[in-house]
Amino acid sequence: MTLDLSLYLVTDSTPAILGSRDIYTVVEEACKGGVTIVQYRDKTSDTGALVETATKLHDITKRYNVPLIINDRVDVAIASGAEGVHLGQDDMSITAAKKILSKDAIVGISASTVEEAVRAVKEGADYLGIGTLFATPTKTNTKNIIGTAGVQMILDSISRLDRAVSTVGIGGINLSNVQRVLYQSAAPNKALDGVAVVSAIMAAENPKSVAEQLKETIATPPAFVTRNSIEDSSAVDVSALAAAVPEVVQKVVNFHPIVHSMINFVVANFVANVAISAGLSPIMSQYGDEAKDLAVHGGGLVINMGTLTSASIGEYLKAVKAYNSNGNPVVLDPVGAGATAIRRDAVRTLMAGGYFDLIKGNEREIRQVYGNTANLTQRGVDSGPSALNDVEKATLARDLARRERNIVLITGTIDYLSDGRRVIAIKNGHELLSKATGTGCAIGTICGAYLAAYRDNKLLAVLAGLLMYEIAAENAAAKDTVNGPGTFLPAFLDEIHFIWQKASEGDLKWAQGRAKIEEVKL
Ligand code: 3NM
Repeated sequence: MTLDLSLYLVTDSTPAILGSRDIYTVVEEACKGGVTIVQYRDKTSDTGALVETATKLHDITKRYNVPLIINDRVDVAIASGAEGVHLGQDDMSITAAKKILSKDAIVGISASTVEEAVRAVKEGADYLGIGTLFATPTKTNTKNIIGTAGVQMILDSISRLDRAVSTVGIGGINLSNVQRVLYQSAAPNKALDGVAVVSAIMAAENPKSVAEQLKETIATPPAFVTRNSIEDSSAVDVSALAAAVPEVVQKVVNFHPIVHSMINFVVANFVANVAISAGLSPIMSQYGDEAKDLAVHGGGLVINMGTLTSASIGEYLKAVKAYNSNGNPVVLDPVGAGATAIRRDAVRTLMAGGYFDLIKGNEREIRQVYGNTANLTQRGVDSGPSALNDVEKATLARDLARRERNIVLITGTIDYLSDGRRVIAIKNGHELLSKATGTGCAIGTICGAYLAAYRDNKLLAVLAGLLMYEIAAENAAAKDTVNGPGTFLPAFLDEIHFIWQKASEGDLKWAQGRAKIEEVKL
């Protein structure tokens, strides 16, 4: 039997999952639905019962040409004629198991760290079960919740070894997140071969139908990849990108995209005015269930957690799900990400719960999102003094974008924008932007709209939105009538409106010679 790990079913006989259903029927239905491998996992039954159940399960899986793997127990695998075993880190070693098993038996092992994974590959494991991806009620005594970032790190490490090994991800995987798991966990030279699920199939009303849907979903790239181009712009000169900006602005203005901002109440009015002045159609809804209706219009979503409440996260996650499944862009603005334990948790929950086409924040916020938190303090929502030099900031932007497979923008006196391949430093803007509230948040909303209306290249979409905004700020600050933040804000709205007017008339000269951008070579 060939080892196809694409849809790996792990059984569970506990009342919470299997309930009163019959394990044989569920496994047979799952095989009909297309699971490619089954693991019998039962931590409580006596040896006699384990062998009896395993033997019956093997009769079923054989009929579908699906290998049966036994969790932990090499003796039960041998007695039942199963095709292999799955070992935990505390079970018999791979070497010992291989001595007892037939030479073509499949030996898999769980790994949650780079060290465990590398050791398992060296010891000759046939496959690794990598997890725990997400917290799951099915197994609460897991060692580590490692997310897609942790899986990616493990895949990257084992891709450098001499011996190739197959891999599945496990923990909290279901129909709604499987595509994102496969996409975001992929390292440059190694992706997961499949996913392992327990409750998604074992607890399903109709296991066959769920297995069929999972199979189909696994074989299809996520909507946010198919609808948003992920074209590699690294071959394009930065000056060519800058030259393309006015045309992008014109396209966006003509498209008049909806931008749905789940934004903090401090700045909602200002940000809505910025959006209208920029030719966008803003809606400031905090109600997650509304996203289903809004997401179909081809607009973007912005999650700005500036005035987080106990109800916010659930609402955000519903909205992100709606936009992700339509392939419409989502921006995360993790305002004050490091300021409180609640916000640090919120960032983790959001990152585990959806795909963000753009993560935009100040240096401290982005460090928090990345997990670069040594000596990181954030007192409030403002950035505070910088602790990183220019190269470190550029590297942070690139590394986070590479890990999340998205776009990252670190705002500051110099902004750093990266798609994980290249980093662009943007020196436009004006210090008056830092003297009023909402000016940073509005960038998230602008970028959400630009990503929605210009799909050819995400890096260029964000660059265009940002440059339009920062050039407008420079124009406003240069006015004789502007003496400080109070006079700056209305002048700024006027200048955004002025650029909108020029762009909608097809006059592209407003940007000529204005972009102060350069590529940072790392
Ligand atoms: N092993 P569900 S997590 C059996 O991390 C198991 O090694 C895990 O269940 C690990 O698909 C897990 O219902 C349970 O979330 C996965």
